[in-house]
Amino acid sequence: MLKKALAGIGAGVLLFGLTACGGGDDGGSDDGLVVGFAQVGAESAWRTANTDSVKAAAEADDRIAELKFVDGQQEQEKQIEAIRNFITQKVDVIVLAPVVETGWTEVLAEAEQAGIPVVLADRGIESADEDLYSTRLGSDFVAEGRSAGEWTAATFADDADGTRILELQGTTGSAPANDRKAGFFEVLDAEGLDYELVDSQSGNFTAEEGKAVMETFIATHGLDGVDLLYAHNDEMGLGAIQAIEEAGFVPGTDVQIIIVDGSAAGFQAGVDGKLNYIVECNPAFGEQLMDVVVQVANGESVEKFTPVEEGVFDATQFEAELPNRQF
Ligand code: GYE
Repeated sequence: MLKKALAGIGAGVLLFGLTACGGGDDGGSDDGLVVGFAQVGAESAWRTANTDSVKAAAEADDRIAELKFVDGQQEQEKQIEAIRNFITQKVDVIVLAPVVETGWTEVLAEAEQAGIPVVLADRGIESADEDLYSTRLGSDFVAEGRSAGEWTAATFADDADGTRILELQGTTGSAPANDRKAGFFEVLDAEGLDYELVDSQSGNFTAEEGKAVMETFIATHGLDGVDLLYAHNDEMGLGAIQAIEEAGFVPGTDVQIIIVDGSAAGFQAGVDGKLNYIVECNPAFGEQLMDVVVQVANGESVEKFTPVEEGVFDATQFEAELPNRQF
């Protein structure tokens, strides 16, 4: 705790403080690592839990002297600015949770030139830039989409007049939006499900935008004859549930609903019968991230991708699982 308090009051004092209290570590330097974390924003319960997990892990880890945290407010420009500031401040490792997949080449090349390794947390970037980061720690979003697709193909296999689907996508151009969509439709096509994608729009991973898009869906297409809403995260699904109720329909019954994340609020909606399937996405990888950060700072070789473990839950499991939810 003393060490962390000292970390806030300047490098010279920090060095003295750590030496004075014998703050050795196995993180590669005597004064511990300074890590810059460019987070996406605070758009969802998942994100807040992820931020808390990373901050708590850094705080508890003697190998980390300081975590410089920047909230990018879901804007790539803000994240790029944060990375440039981290480079100027000569941090030891940069952790980036990239809001979108493209547009990182220039700034990551600047980090490389400055000799600062970059670890991607949570979201990925386009594969052309793979040599510009050390590793990505996060979820397999394609697998999450496939899980949603498998449940859909099984649930609607006997739907004789075809399955009509609405999709609420995450932030346009983000890895989880691209991959959750790709994995989902890959499975529907492979399983030969007779379906129609009635509409698909971004709700930017927020409840507010998810609700607004759902209102537009209902105004444009109605809900009669729509079988399924696939929402790429809890917040958009919960916002859509409100819109569905306000329009006089019964969510989970008139239209079945899938969400991805699995927050307590999402599970509660499931217990209340308002949604039908939850694909888990686990935000609590702070400790794993600190291990990766230290390995990378020490020049150790790490896997290009480290998946976080997660599961799936149907209506028979919602109630039993609700008390276990951590976010
Ligand atoms: O599903 C969503 C958040 O990138 C996995 O971002 C993350 C996603 C998560 O806004 O709730």
